[in-house]
Amino acid sequence: MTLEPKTIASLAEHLENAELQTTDVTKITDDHPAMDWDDAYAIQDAIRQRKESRGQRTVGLKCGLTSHAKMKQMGVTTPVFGFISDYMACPEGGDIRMSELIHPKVEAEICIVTRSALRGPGCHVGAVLAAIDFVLPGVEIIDSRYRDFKFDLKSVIADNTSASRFVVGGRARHADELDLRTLGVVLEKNGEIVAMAAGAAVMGHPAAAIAALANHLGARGQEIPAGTFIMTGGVTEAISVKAGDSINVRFQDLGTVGMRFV
Ligand code: 0L1
Ligand code: MG
Repeated sequence: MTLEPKTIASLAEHLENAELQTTDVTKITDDHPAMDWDDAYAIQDAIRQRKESRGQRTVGLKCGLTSHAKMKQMGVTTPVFGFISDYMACPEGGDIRMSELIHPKVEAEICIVTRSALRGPGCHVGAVLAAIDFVLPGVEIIDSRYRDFKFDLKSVIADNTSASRFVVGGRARHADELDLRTLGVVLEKNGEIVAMAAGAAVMGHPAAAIAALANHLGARGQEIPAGTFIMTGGVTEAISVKAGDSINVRFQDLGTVGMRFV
C-alpha cells in the first residue's frame, strides 16, 4: 500500500459523497498516481464500512469487466470486484429515478446464490458449480462517479466498480437445469434489440467469474460465504439510458427482467 490511512478515508468520503450527491468527479489517480491495487480495494472497503456504519446492509458481491465486450468497451483486460448494498435493489418492472443517478448504463447479468462457501486460491469452475444454490437473471445499473466514465482500473475499483442499482426478476433455476455457457441473453431498449450474447461471453463461463472472485478474496484471507448473492458481470457492453427509456432483458430459461427510467 502507498496511501496513508487518512488519505484512504478521505478518498472514500470523496467518492461516496459523489455517489450520494449525484455529482461527477475526476479520477482519483490524477492526484494519487502511485496508488496501488491494495489502496484501491482499501478505499472500496472504507466506502462499504461507511455504508454499513449507517445501517445499510451489504446484500451481495459483484464481478465487473468480465466479458470481452465490456473489457473492449472500457479498454481493460482484468476483471474487478465490488459489493452491492440493500438500497441499490430496485423492484422488477418498476421505475428507476434518473434524478438519483449521474449517467447510468445497464448491464444484463447472470446472477447466482451460493449454497456453500467458496475460498481461493485454486477455486475453479467445477468448485463453483458444486457450490451454486440457484441462478437468477438480473440487470445491473452502473453509474460511475467519474466524469464521462473516464477512469483507470484502480480508480474504478475504489469507486466500488460503479455499483449503483440492480434489479433481479424472472425465474430462479437450479444450476443443473441450465447450461450457463450457452444461455442466451437479449437486451431490448424501448422495444428494440440493442445487444445480445450468451453466458460464455463472461470469461468463457459465468462460473469462471465467481472462481476469480473467490481467488481474489482468498488472496486477501477472505471467502465467499454460503448464501451470497453474486452478479457475474455484464454479458454484453453496457447500454446508456436516459429518462423515458424502458429496458427489457430476456434470459433463455430464466424469464425477463425489466425496468423504466423516469
Ligand atoms: O459492473 C461492471 O462491469 C462495471 C465495472 C466498472 C467499469 C464501468 O463502470 O463500466
Ligand atoms: Mg456489472
